[in-house]
Amino acid sequence: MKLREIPRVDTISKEAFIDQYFRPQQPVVIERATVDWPAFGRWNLDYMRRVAGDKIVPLYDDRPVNHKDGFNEPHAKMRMADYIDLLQKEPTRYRIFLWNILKEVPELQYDYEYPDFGLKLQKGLPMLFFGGRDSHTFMHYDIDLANIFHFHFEGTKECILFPQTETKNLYKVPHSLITHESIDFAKPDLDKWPLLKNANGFRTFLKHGEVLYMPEGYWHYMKYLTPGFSMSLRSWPKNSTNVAKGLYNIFVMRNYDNLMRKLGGQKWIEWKNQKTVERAHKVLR
Ligand SMILES: O=C(O)CCC(=O)C(=O)O
Ligand SMILES: [Fe+2]
Repeated sequence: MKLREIPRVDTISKEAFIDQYFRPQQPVVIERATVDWPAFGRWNLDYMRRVAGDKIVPLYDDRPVNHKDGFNEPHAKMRMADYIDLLQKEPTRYRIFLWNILKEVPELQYDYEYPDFGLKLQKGLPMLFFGGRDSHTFMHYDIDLANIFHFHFEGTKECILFPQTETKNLYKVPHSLITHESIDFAKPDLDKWPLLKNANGFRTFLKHGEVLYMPEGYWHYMKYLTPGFSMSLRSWPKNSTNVAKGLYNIFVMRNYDNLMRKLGGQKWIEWKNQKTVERAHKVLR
């Protein structure tokens, strides 16, 4: 597995961003895009406890996918204040995934802006993600193959990315948006997952206030090296193949997978994992 450092810039004009990163669909970290936001000085876990402490939040861990869970269904629920206490006290695998801040805590909208990188951002969908020390997401790509601007706050987060062209080397599970869930992308076992030796991707360590641009449909794996949280702003894919894939995922793939979980139960999940490994063996032969 070869991982290149993601290029970094201090700030960038929208013309330069479009030209150098959006058009060629290359990732970049912009280090100082948020320094003028109130969020830059304010957003930390203590502040979130103050403004959102009483909210009940959906939590996810890294347990293997189970057929009894619906697609992206939470594993637990907790008061935000209790969850943040837990984050600050000890490592926890519980993460908050896709939490719409506009809906939950509207006053947070005055803390950030929609930066002008030359792309139209979806205004209704600022999503927050929280994680404890050492928690991680599956390697996945987002269902709509959007362009994602991922802003990080408090602490450090390791981000590993792959373009869609690397899918053949990543043990993608069929009828899903994830790779085989037993792979630890932060330190993969290459004897067990030899195809990964062919994979070419990117890595960066995001710090407070930095934003990572992930091009359309990019695979991403995120590991919280310290407790922290991030906000994603999104822009619809522009490439027509990606638009079509997104629509297919939303209207066909997701429903088909949910139906098969109901009909096939855990056998369906096992079949998909087995197919993943069989396909990889075919590529390797
Ligand atoms: O950092 C996370 O917890 C997940 C982020 C993510 O998947 C996204 O922004 O699309
Ligand atoms: Fe994602």
